[in-house]
Amino acid sequence: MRTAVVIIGGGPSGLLLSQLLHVHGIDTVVLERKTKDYVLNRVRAGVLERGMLDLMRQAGVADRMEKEGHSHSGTVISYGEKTFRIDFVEHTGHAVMIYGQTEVTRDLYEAHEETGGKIDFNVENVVIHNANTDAPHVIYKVDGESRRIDCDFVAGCDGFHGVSRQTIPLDVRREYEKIYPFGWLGILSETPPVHHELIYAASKRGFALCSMRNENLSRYYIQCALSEKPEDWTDEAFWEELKRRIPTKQAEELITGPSIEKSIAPLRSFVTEPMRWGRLFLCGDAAHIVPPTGAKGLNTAASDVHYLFNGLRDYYGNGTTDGIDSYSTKALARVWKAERFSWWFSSLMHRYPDQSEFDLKMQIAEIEFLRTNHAAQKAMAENYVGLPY
Ligand code: FAS
Ligand code: PHB
Repeated sequence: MRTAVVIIGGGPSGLLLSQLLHVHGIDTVVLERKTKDYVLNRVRAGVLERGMLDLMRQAGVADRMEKEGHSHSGTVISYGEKTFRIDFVEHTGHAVMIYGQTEVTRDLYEAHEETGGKIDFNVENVVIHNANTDAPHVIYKVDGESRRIDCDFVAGCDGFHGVSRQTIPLDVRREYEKIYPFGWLGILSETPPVHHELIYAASKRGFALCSMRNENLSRYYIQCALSEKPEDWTDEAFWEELKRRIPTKQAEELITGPSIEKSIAPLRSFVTEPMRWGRLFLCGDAAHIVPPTGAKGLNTAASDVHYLFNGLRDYYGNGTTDGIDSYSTKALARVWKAERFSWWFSSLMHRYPDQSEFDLKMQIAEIEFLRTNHAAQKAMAENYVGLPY
């Protein structure tokens, strides 16, 4: 079999890239390790930047998001009983969209099926061959049957644990990593959100986040130790701990209920350079990971897709290679800014086990500066709504 671009990974990066290329008549095959249901049931990101909204419109998959998504013009930050609001629209003229990654992926799968997009699920033993030549191909198995696809390019959209990044030789790759000494215990509950906007809460007991998916589906997180497991926490214990970390007013108004999903995500910052090797391009979590504090994971995958799609469209449209040749440099320039913001916001809002009294004083001073300084709030807002592509 032959196609223009083999896309490894059927998550948001892979599907969005496939859909954009399809709209421009460029043939792809997507290879996904899991089943569609498995992919659709992963509860992950919740906040979309303006760049992601534009890409979904370009891909023709924005209708349901426009109808069901919730535009947020700001967010609340609390520390102890003190709260203040960052007004995104006042500082940047832009809002963010609350629309779960699950729904984004669902919309992309529906469009992919409607357009007869080719995707193999439950693939195994994916191996990329000759990526650093003009004739790459991919070998894999489905139901025990070996298959081969010859192609012009391979897009590695297979996430942090995929095979694409490992295909780039160790003497070519440079990796940068920071592991945070805590995780996020998250729950989903069919309850009305405690506030109409997100609340990022710093407290002596640790970080908490009050988020949502819609008016009757809330998403809450509390910082937890890396040694903890979801089963260590009853719903009751979770709700009591969350109430201790948010301001009393919200704690009293909080409507609790049974969790319909409960999981712990470890936090790490990670970047691999370069994001291209020959005709293999890394995209999204395959190339970089951020702590979810700044809601940059899915959104930075989106900017990778933007750069790679435009490069491939130019290559197939008029034979120019400037776009694909500059892909890694351009994508990494924006990745590192997202890494910085996510690291900064995580450092600001979480309690670190080895924090000294002085460190705590610095954290409060930094939050106070953000609360009282217009330029600091503008910088925060610009990063949160999404820096330009
Ligand atoms: P993904 O990991 O989503 O998708 C990769 C796909 O490739 C998967 O479907 C996988 O099955 C497949 N794959 C892997 N290996 C393969 C192989 N060898 N062959 C074929 N297919 C293969 N971001 C936020 O902005 N906010 C959040 O709150 C947030 N929470 C998160 C919670 C968790 C537990 C995790 C892991 C991530 C979270 N993220 C969050 C980040 C997340 O949203 C990612 O940024 C986003 O999923 C990136 O999308 P992809 O690059 O498509 O990678
Ligand atoms: C979410 O709703 O899952 C969410 C929102 C904002 C974040 C992280 C996660 O920073």
